[in-house]
Amino acid sequence: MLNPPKQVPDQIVEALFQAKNILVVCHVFPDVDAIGSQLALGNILESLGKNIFYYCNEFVPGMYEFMPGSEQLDNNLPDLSQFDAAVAVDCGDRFRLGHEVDALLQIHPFIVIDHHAGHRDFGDISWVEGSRSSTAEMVFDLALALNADISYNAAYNLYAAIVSDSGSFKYESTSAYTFQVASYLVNRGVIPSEVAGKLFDNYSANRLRLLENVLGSLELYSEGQIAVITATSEMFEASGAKREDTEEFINLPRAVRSVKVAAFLKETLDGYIKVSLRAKGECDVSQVALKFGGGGHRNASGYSVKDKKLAEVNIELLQELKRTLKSRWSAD
Ligand SMILES: [Mn+2]
Repeated sequence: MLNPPKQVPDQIVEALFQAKNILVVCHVFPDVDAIGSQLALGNILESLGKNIFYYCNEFVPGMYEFMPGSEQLDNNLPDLSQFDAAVAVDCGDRFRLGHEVDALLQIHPFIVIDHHAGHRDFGDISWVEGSRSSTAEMVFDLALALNADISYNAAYNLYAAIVSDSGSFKYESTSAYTFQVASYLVNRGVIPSEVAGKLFDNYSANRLRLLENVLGSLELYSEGQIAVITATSEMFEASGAKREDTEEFINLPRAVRSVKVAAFLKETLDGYIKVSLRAKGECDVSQVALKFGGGGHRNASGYSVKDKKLAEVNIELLQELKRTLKSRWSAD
């Protein structure tokens, strides 16, 4: 017996039943939850006879090509007048839709399904649950509410997304219901070891060489409560690794016993410093990310900075982390 924490808003079910041509979109720099939710939702709606356009702001990173249907993702903006609904999945705010945000928001009704705690409202009808493990968990509920069959491919993408966004069922957002959904998807034919192999044992040797250098950059501060690692452009060049190869790196410093907050600073190809933050327990890094114009979850957040040197970004971040650590987290 499945007991979703909350009912899917009727308005969303109604709007999707009525629409015929639907655009589905996920966020920029998509992760497994974003792509998995988008592909699964599209597949579920197709099973109900809808025409789906899978828009994505950029090319899908090669490491996600194992996700069934990923070849359908299209980064060319179609003629938007043909759509009678759009759904954005896993987007914490409108700007996460990418540079076509204004055009995309011309589609009505614009439906938003998201699980980011710091979600900033946009669109016409939104369904946001900050305590959910993943957007995929919510898309699963939507499939049930629509009385749709969940195909093997949809089940596969939903399962991969849940495993990825819950840190393999480790993060605080993992609930009994998360396991119920996972159990349903495994009963649908998904093989956990197969998905784990694709998600976690699927890396290039260049990534390992990059990791060697990135770990060499490790610095600890505040009696080992803050850990910082960095990936510079030189490190990418020397190792031959791609920018997307850094996925999961931050979890290594985060796993150190004394560490409460781990930070990862990465130089992007277009001149940004991308900062990822991970915290344990009571530490809320979404507030820190917000200060620098970013966002995210309590225990996982991030932001980007342009026109600043890595060292400068590092100093500003450290000041903020130390200050926040002192004021809020000194009790534990
Ligand atoms: Mn997510």
